[in-house]
Amino acid sequence: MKVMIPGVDGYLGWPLALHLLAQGHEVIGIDNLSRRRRVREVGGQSATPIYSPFERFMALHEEYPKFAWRMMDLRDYTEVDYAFEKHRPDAVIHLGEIPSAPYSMIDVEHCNETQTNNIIGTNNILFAMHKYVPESHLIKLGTMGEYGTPDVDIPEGEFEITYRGRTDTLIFPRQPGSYYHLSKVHDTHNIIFACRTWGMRATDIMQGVVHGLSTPDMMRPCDCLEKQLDPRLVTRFDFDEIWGTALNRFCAQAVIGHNLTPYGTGKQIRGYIALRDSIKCMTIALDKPPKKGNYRTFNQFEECYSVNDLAQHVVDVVAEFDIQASVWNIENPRVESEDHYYNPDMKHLPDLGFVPTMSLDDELRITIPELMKHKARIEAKRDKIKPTVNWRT
Ligand code: USQ
Repeated sequence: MKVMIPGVDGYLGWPLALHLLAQGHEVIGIDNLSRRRRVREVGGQSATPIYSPFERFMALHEEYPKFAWRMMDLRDYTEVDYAFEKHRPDAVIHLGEIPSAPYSMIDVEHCNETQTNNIIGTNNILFAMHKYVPESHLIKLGTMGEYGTPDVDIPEGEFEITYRGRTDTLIFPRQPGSYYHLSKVHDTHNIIFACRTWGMRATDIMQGVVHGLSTPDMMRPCDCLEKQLDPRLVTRFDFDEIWGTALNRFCAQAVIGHNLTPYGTGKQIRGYIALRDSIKCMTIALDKPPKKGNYRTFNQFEECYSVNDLAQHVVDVVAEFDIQASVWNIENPRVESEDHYYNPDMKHLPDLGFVPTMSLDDELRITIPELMKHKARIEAKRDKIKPTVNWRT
């Protein structure tokens, strides 16, 4: 299949491209390198060194000559139109959005940048798909955070409701917790509208928090004959307050002897998924598309944990590597419920054959020693760990 991946240079886009190429797909990567720029803007850096775009491209292109990479901004419809006219993909896996809740909460500029980038980028893709490839499949990365933390079970996208004696199936109410999460809700509505109005087909993925840094596709044989992580193929691993997500931050904190930082009481619960399984799930969505005109939702996570539980898993696993980590709950910079009911459904992916690869602790046993190799890079950005962006101000 010819698959377009907007966001190919990102945390998920890069390993996804590696995987699809290894499966024999043709991949057209799209990126404007804005993740690199925005991480630099807040003074952060990936714990894993990331090669230049040219070196990255060559590393894949040498092995897979059909791999193409277009530098372009999804907000520019002329460029998007041209890319779709030229490449006419069978499927688009859209990861080209700003993924950070704290970034969107810095101030009005960062909020507007997040919302325009995400909503307009997605709309441009929808219009270009409708014009050039109306049969193709859009797989779009949304977030479990669209739902928020309602005091009832969370279905997969839609639910049946009876109101004043009449029954219908409607989109489940969204109560997102940041301007970033809101941008994904707006995307969801635009995609549903395009499916209903133009007969497009789409999979909207409500993904939990992703963790980990390696996938089997990043391994290559080396002198010692055993396969090892190829440094040119490894993905980024952010740990600063803006771009790092909870579990990845806890791993990086433990490696440099920084206290682990659950916010507030640490009882807030989210769904988590390993990077390798996120890639596996997106591949299932690609291999098993919905019918034309259909919009479907996947809730994509493996297990739900409170942030305190996560921190404890990290403490226990790093002890196996002779690291004594400690947990220090700090004031919560976010406005979020810290003690709440959380019971989301996750049936669609298992119904299509998804089985998680390994336990959280086994994934941590792979992540921690890799991060230990980059301890100096994490140490160099120790001052970027503490949260400074406050939801209330
Ligand atoms: N948290 C801590 N300590 C930290 C960092 C985070 O307790 O040092 C807490 C947060 O307060 C929150 C939870 O951990 O309750 C998750 O925060 P996060 O920063 O890991 O994740 P979030 O901001 O929700 O966003 C991340 C990704 C986003 C994705 C989302 C999935 O950045 O792209 O959409 O996870 S979900 O959380 O399910 O909405």
